Amino acid sequence: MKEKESEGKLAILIPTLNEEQAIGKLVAKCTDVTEKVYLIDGLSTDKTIENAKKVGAKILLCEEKGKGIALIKGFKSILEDNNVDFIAYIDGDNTYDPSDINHIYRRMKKESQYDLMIGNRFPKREKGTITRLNMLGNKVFSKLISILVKQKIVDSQSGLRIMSKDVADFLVKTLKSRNFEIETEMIVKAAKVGYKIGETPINYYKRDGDTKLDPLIDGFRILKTIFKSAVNRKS
Ligand SMILES: Nc1nc2c(ncn2[C@@H]2O[C@H](COP(=O)(O)OP(=O)(O)OP(=O)(O)O)[C@@H](O)[C@H]2O)c(=O)[nH]1
Ligand SMILES: [Mg+2]
Repeated sequence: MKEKESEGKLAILIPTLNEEQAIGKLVAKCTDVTEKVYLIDGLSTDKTIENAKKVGAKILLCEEKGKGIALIKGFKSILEDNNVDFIAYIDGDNTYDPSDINHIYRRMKKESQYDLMIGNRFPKREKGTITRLNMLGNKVFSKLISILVKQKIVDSQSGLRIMSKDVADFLVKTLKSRNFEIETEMIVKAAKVGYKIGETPINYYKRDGDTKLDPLIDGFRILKTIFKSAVNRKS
């Protein structure tokens, strides 16, 4: 097997709920980056777990519903591994490119400038990958979040991020989000305590399988998280 630059130090976490079409392809690409590839599965009823196991993913289960709850549970389990210094997470619908994780990880280790890096999909994304409504929501949320954290955040809803172990540990102790609003809460709370957040352009492709995001319900939850953060800004 070829030597992997990040072996033993980077773990990749993939939240999944019924992603049987995408997960095999995605996990296979992730195992080219690191052998520490974990699924945190929200009790999928299709072949997600089976397909992921076949290509080398370690399976963690989360009995409660919600991407936010799942991510926190996944971080907690991975943090028990002393041989991990960074944790990346990537959506399980095969829309992101795991080789982007590899590049960003190497850069973060070399430069030690950032604690949390967000993959920015906007400059390089394939056409038709984000609906107009989701795009509008993301732009509005990203503007509001940028004001809150006093730095420009372009793609606040991105599902590919890499963070130091220290940030992951902080997030596990701090975040309350159950669903997709975790992406927002993560940025606001990490920035508030002074972690350095950056964005890097990444590839983004069309989804395999059905969306789990409800633009209205989840959009409302994200907006609520932003307003709560604004109210608590001084505390
Ligand atoms: N464990 C777990 N994972 C979830 C849950 N809901 C969504 N996910 C996963 O979270 C990731 C993001 O969900 P998506 O449906 O891709 O959301 P999105 O990328 O905002 O929406 P699309 O642009 O339509 O893909 C996917 O890998 C989902 O399978 C859940 O309740 N539990
Ligand atoms: Mg998606």
